[in-house]
Formats: sequence, C-alpha cells, structure tokens
Amino acid sequence: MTTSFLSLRFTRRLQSFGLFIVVIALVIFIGAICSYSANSITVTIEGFQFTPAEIEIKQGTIVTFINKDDAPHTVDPDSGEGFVGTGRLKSGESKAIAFNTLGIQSYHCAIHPSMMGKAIVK
Ligand SMILES: [Cu+2]
Repeated sequence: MTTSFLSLRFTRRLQSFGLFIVVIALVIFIGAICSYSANSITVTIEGFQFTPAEIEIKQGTIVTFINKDDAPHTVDPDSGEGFVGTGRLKSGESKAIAFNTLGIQSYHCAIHPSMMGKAIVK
C-alpha cells in the first residue's frame, strides 16, 4: 500500500514535471514567434500615401511595401544611401527591403514626390 502510494506520488510528480516542460517549451515558442514578427513588418501604399507613414524598427528589419493602388509607385530613399529602393511597383505588387543602416531613413515615391515616409532604424 505504501509502495502504491509512493508510486502514485511519483507519477503525479512526473506529470507535473511534464506539464512544466510543456509550458517552458510553449513560452520559448511564443517568444520566438514574437521576435520573428518584430523583425518583419508591412507598409501599405494606398491612396497615394505610405501607411504607416513613419515606422520605428530594429536594424536589419525587413519591410515589405505593398502597392494597393491602381497607379504604380516606388519607394526611393531620399539620400540614396540608406537602403536599396523598390523600383517600380505596379498595382498589387510588393517588395521586401532590408533596413540595415541606423538612423532616420526617409523615402519618397519617385513618380509622386508628394508621397513621403520614413523609417527610424534603431
Ligand atoms: Cu507613387
């Protein structure tokens, strides 16, 4: 009887240890997903503007620009040095760009110069 009581306690301990491992694994998994999504974001081009017009990102973040307008647009760096531009994005097209240079990277549409946006790379 004592033996079965002990083995029951041992089984319970084993079960709670298993649960502990599952919880830890889940926390690591969710953390990995969060850190991944923090390193890639989307900027929508719609209504002849960048949305959001200003983004604050970590160095190395991949920003995907999606053109949801009927008109073509570009994403060109104002300085020409901070990152490589998208080139002409036709309606429905998108392009992912890595922002590797620290600082404020402002950009515009070469076809419609009134369209402006900026990425604050930290
Ligand atoms: Cu444009």
